[in-house]
Amino acid sequence: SDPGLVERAAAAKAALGDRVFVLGHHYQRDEVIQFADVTGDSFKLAREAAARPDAEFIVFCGVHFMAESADILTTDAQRVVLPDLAAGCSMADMAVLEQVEQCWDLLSDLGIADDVVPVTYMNSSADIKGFVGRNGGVVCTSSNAKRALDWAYAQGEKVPGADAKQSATKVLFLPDQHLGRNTAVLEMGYSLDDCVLYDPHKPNGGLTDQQLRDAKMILWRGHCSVHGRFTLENVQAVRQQVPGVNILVHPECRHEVVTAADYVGSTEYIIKKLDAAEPGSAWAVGTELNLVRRLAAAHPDKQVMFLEKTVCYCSTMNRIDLPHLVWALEELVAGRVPNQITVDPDTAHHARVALDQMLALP
Ligand code: CIZ
Ligand code: SF4
Repeated sequence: SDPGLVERAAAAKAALGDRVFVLGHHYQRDEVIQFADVTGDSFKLAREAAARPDAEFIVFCGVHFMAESADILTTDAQRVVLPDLAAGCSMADMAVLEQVEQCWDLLSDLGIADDVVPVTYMNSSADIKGFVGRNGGVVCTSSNAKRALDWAYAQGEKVPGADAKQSATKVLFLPDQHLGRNTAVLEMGYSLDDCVLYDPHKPNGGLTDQQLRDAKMILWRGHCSVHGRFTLENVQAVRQQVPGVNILVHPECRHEVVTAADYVGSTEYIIKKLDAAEPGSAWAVGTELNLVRRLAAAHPDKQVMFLEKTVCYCSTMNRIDLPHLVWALEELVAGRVPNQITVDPDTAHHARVALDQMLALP
């Protein structure tokens, strides 16, 4: 990256000292990651932000929903900055509060809303987390999705007269259909037929009333535009080309990809798996490309490759580049707070309930 910009970022960070704390998501560019005080997935970064009450400014190098979570979990005095406001997440944008409320109204009209526990993936707006908190649900990440779903289904035992095993509970899983389906089917013994796909753009979600009544898992029709690109053909091709290859993918990948892979897990799991891998072993990794490249560089003794051949960055993550980071830091040095992300107090309160419920999972 531009040496002038590197110097400017370093100088601005030094001038701010402990007043600023820079968080870097694993999918960020190298040029940005070099200035992160800590790197992690969205969950780890939210916790790191909450653990720095003395930092006046949290500069979040990641996407919008992550900065919102940081604002919810930090003190009122702290300010969260997103270096480019256009760094959103297409998956989070696939669940809009109005649509989710419409779905909930439909479930109420069918008389089943009381049996449904809403669960949202961390990758959702603060509005959606607030909705989930208001309606007795929980947030989850890709590393605790099974625990969150176990908890959600167990809420049925609280319904008077319900048999624990045949409890009336259903889950409405937002917004990533793949994480919901993969967890329910591969980790919890539900069948594909127990899951239905609710499409917010179709009347009745594109489902019959009976399908909604019978479902154990109502999956919101959302997906990640990066992880959703990996295909079964990618898996088959790499197995043919690299005998003995281990295929390691994120649970945001499609069901048939996850089923065909050798290992599936969150970003932190993927990192640990490669750390523990034998020298000389071969790994095809199905996740965001900035991370896969860094992992390949960090493990020269192993063959670490990308599961897909065409370039596959997360375009919104990549919007945070060094010029944006320099601009944000220099604004802070000048006494201005650029691109502050705030969540209104009522939404933040209910979102926090759903986040705290996640933190309290056994
Ligand atoms: O796909 C993403 O954006 C992920 C895995 C985010 C995160 O850190 O949980
Ligand atoms: Fe959203 Fe996917 Fe990008 Fe993550 S990788 S920020 S889920 S679009």
